[in-house]
Amino acid sequence: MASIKERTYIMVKPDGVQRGLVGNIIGRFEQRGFKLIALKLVHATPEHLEKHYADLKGKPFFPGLIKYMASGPVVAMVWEGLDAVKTGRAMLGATNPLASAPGTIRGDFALAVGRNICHGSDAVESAEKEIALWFPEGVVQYNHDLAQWIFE
Ligand code: RTP
Repeated sequence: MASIKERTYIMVKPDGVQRGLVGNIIGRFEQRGFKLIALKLVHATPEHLEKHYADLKGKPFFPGLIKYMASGPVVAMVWEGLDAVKTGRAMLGATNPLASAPGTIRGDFALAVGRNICHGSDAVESAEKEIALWFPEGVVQYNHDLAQWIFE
C-alpha cells in the first residue's frame, strides 16, 4: 500500500536553474500537497554525478550527460507524501520531452531529452539511494503534521 511518508529525490537540472524554472517546479510540488523535507543548491562534481547516474555508465550519452549535469548548479530536493515516487515521475512527464504530456514539467518547458529540466527517482529503492547520496547530512523534522491537512 502506498505510504504517506514515501520520499522521492527531485532535482532541477542546470538548464532548469539557468532558465529560471526553480520556483515553478517547487511550486508544483508544494501545490500538489507534497512536503519539502530537504533542499539545497549545489554545483556537483563529475565524480558525484557519476555515482548518481552509475546505472547509465556505458551508455553512449553518458559523457555528455555528466558534462551537462556538471555545467552549473542543480537544486537538490526531497519531497515526501502519498506515492511520492510515482506521482513525482508523472508530474515530470516522460524522459523524452517530445513524449511528455502538456501539463507536465517536461511537457510544458522542454523539447530535448538531453536538456529535460528535472530529475525524479524512478523507484522507492533508487530514491533511498539518491537521498543518501545527495543528503548525507539527513533531512529535516517538522514539529507540525502537514498530513492532517492533506490526507484523510
Ligand atoms: P532522470 O534520471 O534524469 O529523471 O531521467 P529518466 O530516469 O527519466 O531517464 P534515464 O534513462 O535514467 O536517463 C537519465 C538522463 O539521461 C539523459 N538522457 N539522454 N541523449 C539521450 O539519448 C539521452 N537519454 C537519456 C536525460 O537527461 C535523462 O533524463
